[in-house]
Amino acid sequence: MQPRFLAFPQGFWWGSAWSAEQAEGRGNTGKGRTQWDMSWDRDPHRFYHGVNTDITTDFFHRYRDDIQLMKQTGHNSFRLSISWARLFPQGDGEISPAAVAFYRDMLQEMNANGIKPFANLYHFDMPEAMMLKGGWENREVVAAYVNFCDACFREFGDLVFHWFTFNEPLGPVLGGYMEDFHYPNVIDFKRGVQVGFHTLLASALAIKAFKTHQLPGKIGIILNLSPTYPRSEHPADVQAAKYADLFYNRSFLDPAVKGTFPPELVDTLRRHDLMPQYTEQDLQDIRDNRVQILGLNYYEPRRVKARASAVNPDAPFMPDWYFDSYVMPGRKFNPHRGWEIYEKGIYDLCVDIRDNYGNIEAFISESGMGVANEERFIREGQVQDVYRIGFIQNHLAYLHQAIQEGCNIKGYHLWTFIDCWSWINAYKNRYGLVSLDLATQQRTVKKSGEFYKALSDENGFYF
Ligand code: BGP
Repeated sequence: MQPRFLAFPQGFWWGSAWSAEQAEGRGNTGKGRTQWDMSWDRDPHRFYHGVNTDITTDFFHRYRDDIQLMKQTGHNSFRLSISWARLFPQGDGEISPAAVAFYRDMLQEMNANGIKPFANLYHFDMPEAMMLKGGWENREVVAAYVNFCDACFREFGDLVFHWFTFNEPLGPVLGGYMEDFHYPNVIDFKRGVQVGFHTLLASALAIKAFKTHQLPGKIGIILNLSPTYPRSEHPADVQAAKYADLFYNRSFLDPAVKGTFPPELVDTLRRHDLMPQYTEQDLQDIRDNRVQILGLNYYEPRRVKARASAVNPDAPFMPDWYFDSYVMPGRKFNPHRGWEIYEKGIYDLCVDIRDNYGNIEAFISESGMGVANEERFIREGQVQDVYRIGFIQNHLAYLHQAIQEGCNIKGYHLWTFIDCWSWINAYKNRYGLVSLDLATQQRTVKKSGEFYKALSDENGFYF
């Protein structure tokens, strides 16, 4: 078949994403410690090759040159996060003027180079002082977070027009209270439910604060959503998929976009005595302060089947009481990260948002492929990551189809720009359009970075 040109809508946002903790390094503004410093002190052996977040990709010192590299790799937009612990080293109290100056200068530089900064306000990086109070389990921390957001709107509202309250609010619940990969590393779903509720409330209250500033921009949330597929059409498998979808997708999507929680979720939580503490006013705030834009992080689908074994009624409740995960035979698979690669999932996700969430304005805020030992693919000094180009093209072809069919998708941001630090995996898997030599901090554009530039310049590609 002749390749055809897949053109994207005019003004499509081409870019990439990362977060403060994963890319900035400590810098010299007197940044406060975060939950990652706490993890490092307690469990250094968990961090791949003993690399913590002290330096990472050192964006703090290199942002001027790196913004030029953004241009070179076709960015017209870029998502970063503002570090709460940098702005408020104690989580609340005095704001750091040096931190404000750093972010203002960096955001100005981005705008001056034609790159729209998208600012996310929380990316798994709780200040230590707040974590010591219980983190998202504690309602007081919600107020401190809203105070931080309010300061960001005040200090940077003239430089940022796309705001996000959270990246993947499911992350702290899963990592911190279910699967043992984020601080505080406890297994207690009831506490996790409270964390989930407080982050949703915090998001709504941040949106409420945003509105009082009457800024020209928009505010939303970034969710990691995995279209969920049953093993078969058997009713038990279908029911299992419904539960998984409810816990992992709709639990955050519904309150964020519709302002209400799915009744089946509430029933299930009640049945297991897992309801969080809340007030009627909280529910009202969540109803009144819905997101205006949605970021969709899509990495892999979720495949499930009916549970094979009986649950142990004495064990503490976990959502997987209702389903087992299912490994589809013959699936495409990234062995480095252990994630299935299923490109059509991006289409199914967008169609779901179109049909069930009012076709709210959205964009792909993360999609990407982490590969270990990429130096294997260096030829003439450049990583020849043709697999990443294929990964991007295959996803974009489905995204293009979704847009053709009326999905309100405004952009695509790859994870990530320059190779950056991963939660615990550190620099094991590389995701960037630009490679990083950790020893020298030298950056080199990969083959995919060149492809990305052409893609953005032409606003499409032959497929
Ligand atoms: C997302 C996070 C990112 C990033 C990415 C890749 O869930 O928002 O911060 O890390 O996943 O995953 P990982 O770094 O675990 O390989």
